[in-house]
Amino acid sequence: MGTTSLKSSEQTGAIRAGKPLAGDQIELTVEEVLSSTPFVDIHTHLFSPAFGKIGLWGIDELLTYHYLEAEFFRSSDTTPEKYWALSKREKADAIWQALFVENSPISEATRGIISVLQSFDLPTNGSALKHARAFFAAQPLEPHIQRVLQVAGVSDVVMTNDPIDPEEQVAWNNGGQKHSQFHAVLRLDRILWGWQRHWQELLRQGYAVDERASGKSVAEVRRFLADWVERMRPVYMAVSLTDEFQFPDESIASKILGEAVLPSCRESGLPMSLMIGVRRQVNPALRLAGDAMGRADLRAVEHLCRSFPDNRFLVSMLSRENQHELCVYARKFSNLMPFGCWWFMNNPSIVEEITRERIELLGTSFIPQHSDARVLEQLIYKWKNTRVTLRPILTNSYRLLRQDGGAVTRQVIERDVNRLFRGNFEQWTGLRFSPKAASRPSRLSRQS
Ligand code: RAT
Ligand code: ZN
Repeated sequence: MGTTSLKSSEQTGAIRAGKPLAGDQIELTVEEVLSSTPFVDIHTHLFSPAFGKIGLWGIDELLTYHYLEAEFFRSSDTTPEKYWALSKREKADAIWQALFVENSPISEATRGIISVLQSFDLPTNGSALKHARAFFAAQPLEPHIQRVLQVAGVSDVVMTNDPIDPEEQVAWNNGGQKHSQFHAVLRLDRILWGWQRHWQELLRQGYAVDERASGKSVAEVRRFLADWVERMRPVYMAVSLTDEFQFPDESIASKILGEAVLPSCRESGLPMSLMIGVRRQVNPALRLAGDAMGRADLRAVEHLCRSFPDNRFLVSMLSRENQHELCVYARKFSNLMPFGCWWFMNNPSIVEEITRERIELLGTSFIPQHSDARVLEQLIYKWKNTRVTLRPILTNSYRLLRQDGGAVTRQVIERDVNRLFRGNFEQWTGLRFSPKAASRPSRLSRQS
């Protein structure tokens, strides 16, 4: 993590002593606290080394991130058909040429690549790709992971684990993963909204379910969830939902969510994460890059929070138009935790707007960001950008508080940053994450 040199020893004394900070000391202290607090990254698509090849890292994976693929088709004549026929390395070459050589990398996702190269002291000019490939090829994975986490200022990474993904099952069936800094999440997309295509996989795993989720299917889904909770030890269950998501309705998803998933969450003391607003495959030719977004009806969240008061919900919305409503619902329901600026929201101008709004409406009772990293080194630029964006926002909040007559000390700032980027998630999951990540997280005695 970066450190910040203090302006003078006098200033250092005041900041350290826990005395109220002067107006001009606030920004420096916020910056210091943000850079020295290890964050818990509550949603990524990263995998610990136990999962082998599905854990992505290195320059070719960074360049073929689907956020960059979407941008590539805007700056190249290559058709999606031609692009998908290329090897990974050829795809990376094409993206580098189009987005970094022929154009300036000033979008959020392209800047991220430059930032990652720079953090490893690698060249960022035309010849960068050759040097980067040599550099990453020489890195042994586990020390490289430790270095990335350290540079990113992240102590813990939460994965996304699909219990019916054949590639993941290899690892889970071989004793699972025990990495102290990677934590599992039981992701239920294929079961909740993909039941028609995937119910037979549950059957194959030994659970007596049927196509219409009738009869004892619900009880069997609960048994399936209990077994996977035992195997994965997840920190929460999760699903992403379309902009058309309604609850309750007549769908199988609604039935399984209400009758199987939420009762299982209560039983195992796990929160449920809902990521709402995706419009899947508006352009299927772009594959993973082909999803878009739409404004959702938050009355579904209202129904869930009211009907299931003993469940805790983590909620992220994909549409900018839903962000204000989400804050308002969080004021109504204390079992609702807004989190992150997800996917198309993760751009500094929008993160800034959303975070200011959340602070004004919710104080520090939300989780500002998650990385959604798919490639290990993305942690570096995504968390760097979060810290850069948060600095003026928090500084402004403390300046306003000071103007209103409140005392702002370093301890206050530390407490707040810790709550935003660690404590709220710990409270929701009932887990204590060690900042040094020396051991697996321990369960707190409180289980609400
Ligand atoms: O942000 C992304 O990478 C998306 O493709 C999705 O994976 C999304 O984050 C999700 O978790 O569904
Ligand atoms: Zn995601």
